Amino acid sequence: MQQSSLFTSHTSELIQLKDAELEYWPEFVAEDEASRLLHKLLQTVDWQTETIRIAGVERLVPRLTAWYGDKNASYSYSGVLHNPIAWTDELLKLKQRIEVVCRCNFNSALLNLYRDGRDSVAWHSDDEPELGVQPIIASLSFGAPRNFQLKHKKERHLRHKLTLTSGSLLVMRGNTQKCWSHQVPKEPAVSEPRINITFRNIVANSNR
Ligand SMILES: O=C(O)CCC(=O)C(=O)O
Ligand SMILES: [Mn+2]
Repeated sequence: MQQSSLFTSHTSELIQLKDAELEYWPEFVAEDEASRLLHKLLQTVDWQTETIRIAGVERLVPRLTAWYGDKNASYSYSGVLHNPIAWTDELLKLKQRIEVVCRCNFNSALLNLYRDGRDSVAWHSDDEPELGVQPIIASLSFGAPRNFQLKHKKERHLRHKLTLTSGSLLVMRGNTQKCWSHQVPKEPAVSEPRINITFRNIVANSNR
């Protein structure tokens, strides 16, 4: 079947961290397919430049983003309401395949494009009220390997680091968002692009 050649390995490892549930599939998507998807998504996604206001100052977000999903899955963060773009074939197929291994459903996906190592995402957790309690976040990566760092919100000495490689899937569940923050730091030595897709389930629309 075509799907079994696209998704090579369903071998996952559990990452044992206090107050977190993390499962990692290093090769969820085969190398060739990950490379094909990287280039397809680079060309076809409606990449946006976003601004955020920090202490009254407008700044460019250091990456490009796009929001895809079901019609009713609008989502607000940093005071901005995001209306999703309709799923493309590629994104829908990836979503369905991830839903099988996660045994849950997603109605939206946030795509990040890190053009090179100067792009990043700062410390945060995906704990917006729209995601409900104990959200399941499935994070799929294509392109340049990048560091993904976690730190416990209360026990500051608890930290963890992993490299998210092309074709890998990291699923975060349980209290991970409540108890831990994560970031993808800048890595000036990286010259190649990376795309990360976080599949999410919006359970309630907020008026924030
Ligand atoms: O790029 C990544 O691996 C993480 C992205 C992320 O944390 C997010 O979009 O909320
Ligand atoms: Mn995140």
